[in-house]
Amino acid sequence: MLSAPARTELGVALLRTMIRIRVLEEGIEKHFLAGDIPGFAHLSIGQEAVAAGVCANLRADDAIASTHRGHGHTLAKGTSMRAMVAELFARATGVCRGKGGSMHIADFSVGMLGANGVVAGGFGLVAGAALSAVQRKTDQVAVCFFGDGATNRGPFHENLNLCAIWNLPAIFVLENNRYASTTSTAETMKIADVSIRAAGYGIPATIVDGFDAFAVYDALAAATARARSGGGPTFVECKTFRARGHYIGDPERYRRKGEADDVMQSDDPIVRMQAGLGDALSPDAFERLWNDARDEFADAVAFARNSPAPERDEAFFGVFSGDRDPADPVHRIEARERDALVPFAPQVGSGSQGSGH
Ligand SMILES: Cc1ncc(C[n+]2csc(CCOP(=O)(O)OP(=O)(O)O)c2C)c(N)n1
Repeated sequence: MLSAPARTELGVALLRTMIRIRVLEEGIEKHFLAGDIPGFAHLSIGQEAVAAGVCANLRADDAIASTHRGHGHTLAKGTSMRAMVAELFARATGVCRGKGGSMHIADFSVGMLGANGVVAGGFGLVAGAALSAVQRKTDQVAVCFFGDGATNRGPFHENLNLCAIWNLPAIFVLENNRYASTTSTAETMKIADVSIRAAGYGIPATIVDGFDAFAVYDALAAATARARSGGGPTFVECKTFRARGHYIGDPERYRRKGEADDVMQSDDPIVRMQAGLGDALSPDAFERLWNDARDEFADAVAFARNSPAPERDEAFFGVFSGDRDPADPVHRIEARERDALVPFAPQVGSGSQGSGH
């Protein structure tokens, strides 16, 4: 049990992370609409308490796998704002050298195994990381973030079963934000609490208020302690909400106008934490957290703007494990040789046996 001052310190740290995520997400929205960010971007405004509360329990060598809505998880796990924003701007200085973008950011240096454009794509990565931790006899844990929609897919069921029977140090963090794309959970499931699915695999589950970063933190503290001591997997369902559309630009025809405003009015996780800290956090200190985050984001945007786009050869790097860095002179010679090759072109009317596929 933490002392009152330590609890306050933790609350401020969680608040700082949530504010950094909020500033990042609002900044992404602005820069996406201005055309600075290519591709798609899915925001997690409203869900910040989950990323903050989970990652505050993790070590740099613990693993996470994220979703298409993963900016907050990545930042909370420790990726720098500069490397994050440069990646979103598709610059060579980005955490994936500008090739991952919003939906495919990975940062192995902080144990972030990847955001995932494939819904439910993270389960196998987490089961693998957790199995690897057991085999190497470390006390690392692996956390899978996923949405309610992902639990309707096969990889969820297969990997929960494997993690359960092998007693792996995996933690399943469901961000139940009430929607999967344009469908509400109520339309796609006959259950109110998705976490009851964990019981089918013998995995204990808890349900927490996903707007309350302390509640998420406490649930993860128990789950990580259990996993590190060989107790096996835990499932944590965080009841949360996404305050924006499924993606930036979503016309949101599938929900009542004003629904998001109503939820944020009563449950904004940042406001809730500030209120929870009461007099322990002065209005000035609260304002400073926002200003620091805005300065950090502005610095990251300037860094991204001043960074080059990836070079053409970069497209061939990282395709296979053990690839050489394009900055490596040997690789450059190989690339020139490859470019000198005559491209393959089918010989029309050359008498070959059929066209095939
Ligand atoms: C395998 C697969 N099927 C469908 C899609 C299209 N798709 C992208 S996001 C999404 C909804 C995911 O919902 P959920 O898992 O609840 O996450 P949330 O968007 O709510 O964070 C769908 C169906 C996809 N990306 N991958």
